[in-house]
Amino acid sequence: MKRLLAAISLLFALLPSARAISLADGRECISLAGQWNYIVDPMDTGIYKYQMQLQKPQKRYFADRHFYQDKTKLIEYDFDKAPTLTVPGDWNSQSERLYLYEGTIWYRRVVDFHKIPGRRWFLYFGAVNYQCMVGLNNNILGTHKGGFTPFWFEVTDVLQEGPNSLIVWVNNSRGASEVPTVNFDWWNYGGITRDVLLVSVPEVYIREWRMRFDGAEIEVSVKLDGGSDTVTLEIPELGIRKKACACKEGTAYFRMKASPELWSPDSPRLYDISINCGADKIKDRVGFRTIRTEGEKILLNGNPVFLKGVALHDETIGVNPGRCRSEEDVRALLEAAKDLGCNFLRLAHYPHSEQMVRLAEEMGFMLWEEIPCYWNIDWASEDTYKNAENQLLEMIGRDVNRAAVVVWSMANETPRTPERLAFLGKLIAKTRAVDPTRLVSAAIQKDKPDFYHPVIDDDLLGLTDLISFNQYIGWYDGKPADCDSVVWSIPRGKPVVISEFGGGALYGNHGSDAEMFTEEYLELLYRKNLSMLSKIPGLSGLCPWCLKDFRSPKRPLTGIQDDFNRKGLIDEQGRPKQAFFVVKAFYGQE
Ligand code: GCB
Repeated sequence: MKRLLAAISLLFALLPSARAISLADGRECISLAGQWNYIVDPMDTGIYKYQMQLQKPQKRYFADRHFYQDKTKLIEYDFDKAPTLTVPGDWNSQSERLYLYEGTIWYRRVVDFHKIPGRRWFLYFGAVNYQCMVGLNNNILGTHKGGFTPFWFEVTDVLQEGPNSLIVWVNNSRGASEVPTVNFDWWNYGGITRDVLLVSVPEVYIREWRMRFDGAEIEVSVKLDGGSDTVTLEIPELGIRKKACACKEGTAYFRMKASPELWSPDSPRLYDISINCGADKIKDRVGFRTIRTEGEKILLNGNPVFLKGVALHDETIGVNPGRCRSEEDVRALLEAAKDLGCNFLRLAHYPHSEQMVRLAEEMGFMLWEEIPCYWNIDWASEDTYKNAENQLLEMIGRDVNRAAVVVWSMANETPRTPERLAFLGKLIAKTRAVDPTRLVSAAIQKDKPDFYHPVIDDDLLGLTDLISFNQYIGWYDGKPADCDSVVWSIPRGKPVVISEFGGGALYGNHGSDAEMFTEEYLELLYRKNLSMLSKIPGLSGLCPWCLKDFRSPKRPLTGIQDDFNRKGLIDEQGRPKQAFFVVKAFYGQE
């Protein structure tokens, strides 16, 4: 019990249309962070029966021996004797033998629980990569696919007084029709990588709330689950205290004129907001801003803004990096981006943690969030589409009330085929229907018919708000000096944001600026690229690829890469390369 009570924190908004839950609504919850026993099961012995592939799991492993020991059977596994992994956390960075592991791991945690009359309980997972099946006391609660977004199950009727056996089957195998697909340039960190929480709510609770601001009016909708009641909304610093009944379909609407101080990178002003309904109370901090485009400009709060960005992965700074687990982990990345002079981040190539989004908002970064429709996924598959759309909706559901998020991005460097256009077109339409208040984009690839006259003419650009593309002149294409002669052909009329450019260098590897992987080469590459890109008419933003060297199994070059993509402006330990200062100086100019 002590263990349970020790971990009370934070708040939660359930956004069922997008099936998300927010971490910071001030609701009571119990963190299940800590040591979980695990069993590595590369053959999926816990799923498949001898010589037979079952459609349904055998429940063998879910029938945790700790509670369900059948004395007549041979015992071949025992969670109690198994080693432990820290949750949240990826498994690859926690054990040398799991460094490259892709497959199944079973997790087990015994949860002490004491019922509170009149409360409902939800078991919430911040993210599990890539798919999982969750069992509680030998009941299978359900499954989830998609490694970067939150999901949960109601467990009110499954939780028992006293010890409960919580078992999670996690599998991070890659698959051709999955999102992402088999081939991608980052580490496939497996495991229960983000928070696991038991969230307590009353019988009637606030299932979803959503705020919009158009520059003059604030609109809030609040959906209840379990009944109808009066809802009270308060934003004390704006003198707002209003009541509305969630009588019709359990939804209450509020609309009021307001002139808040606006959120911006220079002044990331946030206001306390609280929503009360009977015994349920949500507390959050919200910012007010508008974002739109006008011709080739991006307007934040009605004023043109240049996106001084950098792209980054959700990976810690340190000698043995892994997925970020704590606020300190994400703060270290954000501080490096601040030092670089950024006001904008591309959170690549999948949804980063809610912690990252919230801290970035507090620190004054505009954000681009994206889903892992990366390179060539299975565009023709209906299941692949459903999976991508689900990840998109879970991402939007989680972060829809965050002022910092200004761009939802659908995809990265995807081939120009009719199937892909139809797939991404559908995702864009869905995004606009769910959230018409933000910009929509996709990082596209340049066409290479003529090296010195690269063309950006993808039909997808007719559907997006930004013209965003990745280009690597000076690294994969030609030499840095070629930048001097390149003339871009880019359609006019929309803001251009370069979503990637850059090259690799090993920190401390000094030599000639003609030698790849030296700091001098990378410095020259950045000088030449920045000068070339600055000439693009309508240029509204830049995202160097990328902030930090990151682990990638596609980068084995011994002595230079050693399993790291070396395109960071800082290395994996956070040490700035010479190129870092070139970008910093560029961003320092007003
Ligand atoms: C790209 C990808 C990015 C890679 C990068 C590279 O175009 O979008 O995920 O890591 O190039 O380093 O090649």
